[in-house]
Amino acid sequence: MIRATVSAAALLLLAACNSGEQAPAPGAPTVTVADALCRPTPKGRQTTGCYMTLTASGDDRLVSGESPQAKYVQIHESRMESNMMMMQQMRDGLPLAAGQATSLAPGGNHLMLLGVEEPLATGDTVTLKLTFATAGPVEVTARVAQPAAGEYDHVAAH
Ligand SMILES: [Cu+2]
Repeated sequence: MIRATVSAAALLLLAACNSGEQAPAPGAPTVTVADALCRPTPKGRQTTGCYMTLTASGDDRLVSGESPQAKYVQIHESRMESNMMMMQQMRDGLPLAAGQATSLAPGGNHLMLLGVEEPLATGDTVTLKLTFATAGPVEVTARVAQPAAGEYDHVAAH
């Protein structure tokens, strides 16, 4: 008898929890950015690659980037063609699946800075503003450093 009363109370609690889950309006979609890093610009070059990890709260798309330190910021993909690493702009942007960490990394997708006026050296920072299809824009401060050793030298492909 006592046991029956307890489980009835537990069921009521569960019911309360379940109905509560649907009540709150979904928060505004957001994208979080981690580990933002830009390579130092090679001597005499005004282009370099930036890498980071993006996680969107809902399905989204990185559509563009900008930086006060570069004339253009493009979203690039890399792929092997006839044993050569080729890069091309992702004109439709980079899809982000809800809750999944999407990496921009050497040898893969990356942000390309073009027309970098002031050379970037290790220890500098780059301010990037990323624009998404759904989430609000995100401002990122990337540190300038060489990615971990052994990774593909992106700039050589340019
Ligand atoms: Cu590139």
